[in-house]
Amino acid sequence: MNMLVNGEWRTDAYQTTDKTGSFNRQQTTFRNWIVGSDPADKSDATIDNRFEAESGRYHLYVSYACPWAHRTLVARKLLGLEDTISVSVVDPYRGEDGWQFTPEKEGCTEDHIHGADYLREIYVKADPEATCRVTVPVLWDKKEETIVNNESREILRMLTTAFEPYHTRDIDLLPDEQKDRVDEVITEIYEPINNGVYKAGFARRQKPYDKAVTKLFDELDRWDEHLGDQRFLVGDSPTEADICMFTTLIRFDHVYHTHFMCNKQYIHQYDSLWPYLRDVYQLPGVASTVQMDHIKEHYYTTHPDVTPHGIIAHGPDIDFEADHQRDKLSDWDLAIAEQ
Ligand SMILES: N[C@@H](CCC(=O)N[C@@H](CS)C(=O)NCC(=O)O)C(=O)O
Repeated sequence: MNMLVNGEWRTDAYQTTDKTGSFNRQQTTFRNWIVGSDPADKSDATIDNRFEAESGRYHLYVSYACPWAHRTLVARKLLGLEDTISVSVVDPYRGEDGWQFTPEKEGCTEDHIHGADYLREIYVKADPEATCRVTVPVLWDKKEETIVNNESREILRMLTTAFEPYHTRDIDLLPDEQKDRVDEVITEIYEPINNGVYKAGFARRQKPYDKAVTKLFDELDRWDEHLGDQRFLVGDSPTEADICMFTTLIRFDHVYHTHFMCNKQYIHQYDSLWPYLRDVYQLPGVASTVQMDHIKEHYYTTHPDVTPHGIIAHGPDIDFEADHQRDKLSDWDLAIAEQ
């Protein structure tokens, strides 16, 4: 797999699976915090006084395909930070050269800050000796000309807390009295669900696949039951935890089910997870962050060891816009017009 080693691009540098055939996600490297933000539970990031929340100062590099980057796009939309934080979008296909800017392609943009061709150039600008994977999302500081952070959970927390003075929509994704539970739920769903689909899809032996899929569906069953009488994961209104669950669920039926062999059941066959997914999808602005073409192109064409011919699967034919009727569980409503 490709990564930077001492600032040089290498195509042979890291293995995604270990000797047992299990998928191992690498640690994230840029872990600074913007002043005024609230480090997420168990974070080893450090608050750095160099970085203050300001409008127009920070830029997000994302892929619409990536569930981790998608967390930051959903939060930016729901909180109304579009004018505060700008965005560049990479090509959904990630080849030998890593993430690339192809502004001519539908839904993609140029690198608005540096005019770079590849995302790795941004990493090397931040650290000429960088040794790391070149991943999205990236939160870039135009003032200090460096990467603040490239860990989605932490960027999400910064958007919720440090950027609070710039929120233009009346939604609290981290109510004080729910903060501990939100952190617990984000942690609880990470390994079995958010990362679990990757552990199933990238397993190279039967045992790690069996383990990942069993745990994944046990946990989906558990949350399905939980959502039977509660509208969102931690209460009556959406929180950061719902964003973290959403970006995995929205990819599930079109990609993880088939491509990653997470096929015991579709999300649209669950009694509660399916209407819950539509509820979050229909929150104002969220649908505009979902680019299913990018999602499908990325997964089916970028993993030649999983789908060697790069054929993009059709279907399933499901309607995220269908009435969810979850408002019978709580009357929470964000009375703002779709962007
Ligand atoms: N820990 C990171 C993970 C980000 C991540 O793995 N992003 C993937 C895209 S879905 C990526 O950019 N992978 C490129 C690579 O591993 O070389 C986060 O949550 O922000």
